[in-house]
Amino acid sequence: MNGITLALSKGRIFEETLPLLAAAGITPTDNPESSRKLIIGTNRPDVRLVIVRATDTPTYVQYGAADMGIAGKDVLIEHGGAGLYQPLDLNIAKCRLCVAVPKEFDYAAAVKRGARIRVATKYVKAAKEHFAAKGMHVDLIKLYGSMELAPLVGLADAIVDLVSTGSTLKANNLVEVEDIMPISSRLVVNQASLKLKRELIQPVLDAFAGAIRP
Ligand code: PRT
Ligand code: MG
Repeated sequence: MNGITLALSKGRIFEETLPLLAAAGITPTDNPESSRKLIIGTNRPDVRLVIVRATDTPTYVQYGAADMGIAGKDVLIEHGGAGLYQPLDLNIAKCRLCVAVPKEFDYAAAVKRGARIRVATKYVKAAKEHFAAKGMHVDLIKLYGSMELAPLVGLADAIVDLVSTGSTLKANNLVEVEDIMPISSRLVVNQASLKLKRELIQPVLDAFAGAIRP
């Protein structure tokens, strides 16, 4: 492809990226929510979008299947960031990574007595670093979704998950006990693409940078 390919996941990242694309003069020709197309054209013949699973975005960009992509910091931490430039925090799809437990579980007491707790999470790397920094020994259980269920059925004592409004935790009788880090989405760029296609990529980068909202 002579032009540039941008990898996006549908849902909140796609929605919140539309104003940034508009600032760069880019309008998608289809909506991934209603279309089943995985390659979406734009008003610009030299720019196309590929619709991928959120966790796969860094992989497409790392291998150059997409020149650029937009991915959550959570996803980038788990991926590791190899082969990627991360020039911009776009300040979209914001939430926080936190530790949550059932209301009746005394987390502070468990930490204090050095109990070995079981933690279910999709974010194994971030969780491992968090508990290691606190000097806590935990058994991490890798899940791929619906972490909130794990403590309710005895799979884990705690979860490490993303929270935005807090209503999912609340609906499942869980409470946040530790804030690990704020999360937002980043623009990622393939390192070779940035060198080889700079004249196409740089204006998009500049337009995105100018359109970031605080
Ligand atoms: O949904 P799917 O399994 O396909 O993949 P995904 O969950 O990785 O993708 P998507 O599109 O849901 O999320 C993409 C990115 O959005 C994530 O990588 C985050 O960086 C960011 N983001 C922002 C969130 C949230 N807010 C969020 N609230 N990702 C997930 N959630 C989930 C959270 O895991 C929990 O289950 O929403 C639930 C909590 O929401 P509240 O509002 O009830 O607190
Ligand atoms: Mg999701």
